[in-house]
Amino acid sequence: MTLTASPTDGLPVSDVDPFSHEVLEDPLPLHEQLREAGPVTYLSRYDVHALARYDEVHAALVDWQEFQSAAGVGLSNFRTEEPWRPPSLLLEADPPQHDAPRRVLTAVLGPRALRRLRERWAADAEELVDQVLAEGTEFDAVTALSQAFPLRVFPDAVGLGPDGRENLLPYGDHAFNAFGPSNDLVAQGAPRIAELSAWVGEQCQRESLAEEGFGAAIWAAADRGDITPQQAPLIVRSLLTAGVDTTVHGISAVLYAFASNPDQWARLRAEPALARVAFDEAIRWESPVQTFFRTTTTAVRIGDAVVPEGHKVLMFLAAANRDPRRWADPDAFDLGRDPSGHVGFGMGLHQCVGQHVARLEAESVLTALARRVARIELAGPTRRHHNNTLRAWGNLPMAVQPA
Ligand code: HEM
Ligand code: OVM
Repeated sequence: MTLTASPTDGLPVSDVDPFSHEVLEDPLPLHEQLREAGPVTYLSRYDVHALARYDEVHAALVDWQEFQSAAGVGLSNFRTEEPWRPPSLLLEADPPQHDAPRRVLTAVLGPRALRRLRERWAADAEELVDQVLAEGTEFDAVTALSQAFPLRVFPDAVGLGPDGRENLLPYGDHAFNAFGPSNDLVAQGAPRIAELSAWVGEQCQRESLAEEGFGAAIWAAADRGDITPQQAPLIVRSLLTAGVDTTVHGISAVLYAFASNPDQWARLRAEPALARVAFDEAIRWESPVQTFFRTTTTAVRIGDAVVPEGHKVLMFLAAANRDPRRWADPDAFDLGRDPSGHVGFGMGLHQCVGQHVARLEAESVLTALARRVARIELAGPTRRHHNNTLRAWGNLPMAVQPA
């Protein structure tokens, strides 16, 4: 990356492409460069301002009045460009339109609703771990655990039918690619997106959903008048878009973290109640959702720079989560730290409404695994899966020693 001073206001300027394969393979050097360059850097290739320090990312996340979401939270500006699908009623909405859908999902996915899933998911995780270990002590953790567990429990919890569930990951992968520029990753997903969108749209209808589950609970909110019947399918769509790839890559992140930090695995085994904090620490450390954009609603001063009205601002959640100004020894995966305050689930009004679901899934898997596995280590070359927004593993060859 070449850093030059802007002739106009002394702002650092870079022509780097954060969505290039080189950066997606290993974004950490770019994150450090951007943090050290200053509170804000102008990225000339995309005409956006980038934030990589914790304080600035946090400030933008909580200031929904000056940093709006309704113009899209990707590079594309919905004020001037047609979105690839009708905008999300949560992610891509500002108050007051955001309020009712958010209230409904907060209740549908809240700790109360999850209490009924806890025992079932714990039993499902034990069954899955037993199955995996019965087949051998070496496996690809991405398919065997990271994908297998969410795909076993989440579609059932939503109330989806049995057919077409293999569409969930590719649909989500494309949606997260679509927050970036129209590069080769978006082009790769494009040929299938009409078919995938049609399937997803079908599953969001009341008739497609089981009588119990997150989907039915959203439709029940429409019956009560908390949201309109027109809003219900789009809110179900949010679950199907945001609820699968994220947890898959989050579980991969925590499994990789333990495989590469055996002392921390020993610590978890000694104290299984650390499973929850371990997952949040992995979300801080890896940041499965790396970036989101906002659009300024007025000229905003950040540091010495003034970002003009209507401009895109790129927030590097992953860089904020390893900012040494905020975190001691930020690159260490450490169950002894308090990871709360990380921005891996966002912050403020749009903070992940599915975070309790994600934590319960991860906790179920980690608890079952910690009970049966004494040691876990990498057993071969790993491969990254590139996505414009997600940090993901393509495979994770692992060898485990049964307890
Ligand atoms: C919002 C990350 C799992 C549904 C967000 C945001 C982040 C995030 C960073 C904030 C977006 C913004 O500020 O613009 C993650 C990560 C997950 C995860 C890292 C797993 C490890 C889930 C799950 C669901 C979900 C399991 C559904 C069950 C949503 C929805 C929003 C959201 C609907 C939009 C909320 C709003 O705008 O009010 N997520 N998420 N997420 N997430 Fe998650
Ligand atoms: C949504 C949504 C929410 C969060 C992330 C996301 C594709 C989508 O409401 O559709 O990523």
